Amino acid sequence: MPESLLAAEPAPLAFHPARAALVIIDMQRDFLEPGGFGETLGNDVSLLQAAVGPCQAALAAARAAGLLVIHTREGHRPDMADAPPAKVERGAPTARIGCAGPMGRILIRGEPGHDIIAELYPAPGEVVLDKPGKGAFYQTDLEIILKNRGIDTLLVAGVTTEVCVHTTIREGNDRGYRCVALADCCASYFPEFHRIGLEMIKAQGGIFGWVSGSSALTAALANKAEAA
Ligand code: TIU
Repeated sequence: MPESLLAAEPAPLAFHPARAALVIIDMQRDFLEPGGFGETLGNDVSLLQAAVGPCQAALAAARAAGLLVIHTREGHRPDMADAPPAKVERGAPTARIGCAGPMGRILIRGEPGHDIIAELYPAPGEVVLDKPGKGAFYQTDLEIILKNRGIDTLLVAGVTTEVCVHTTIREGNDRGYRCVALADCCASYFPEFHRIGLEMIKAQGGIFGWVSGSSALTAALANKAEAA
């Protein structure tokens, strides 16, 4: 496949689809549905719904173009051996990580709430990456997976913009990857943090990377020009 040109800010980005991965961050029931981790933190989880449709569009375009697709999930082992006390010991004692909720134990691997939402469910063969922290590189095998596939560009979607998406883009940027936040495919419980989070990525000539969107990605993968 020839090089594609992605409409983006602060500047268009040329990328090779065979060396790009779509990384969908933590589109889990625990963050998007009532009764999960996001709600126990005091958030209005309905705010994250805006990212679902655009993520579906980006995922369909990535699948059609044969891109590597990686789905991440934040969560911990059932025995919580990988859950730092400093992370667990926050919030109401009855609604913390590991506590029982309507979707099972909060933020624990294997529980219904930890699973990815039905609309974006991974297809067979797609990478599903469990991570204990906010960044997708921390204590995971993401880097070796990317290296083995010759990936140099990360197209990042998911939730939340200023937490796990931002941390992953910062980690990826420091490791030498071209990181692109797909703006409409990301969302936050704080619309202001979403907006400012994206501004921070593309400021200073793209200090952490680029900002684009689902329709620009779809156009780029179809080798059509489109404004970001
Ligand atoms: N996935 C992710 O962003 N984890 C969070 O805890 N985000 C919040 O915004 N709380």
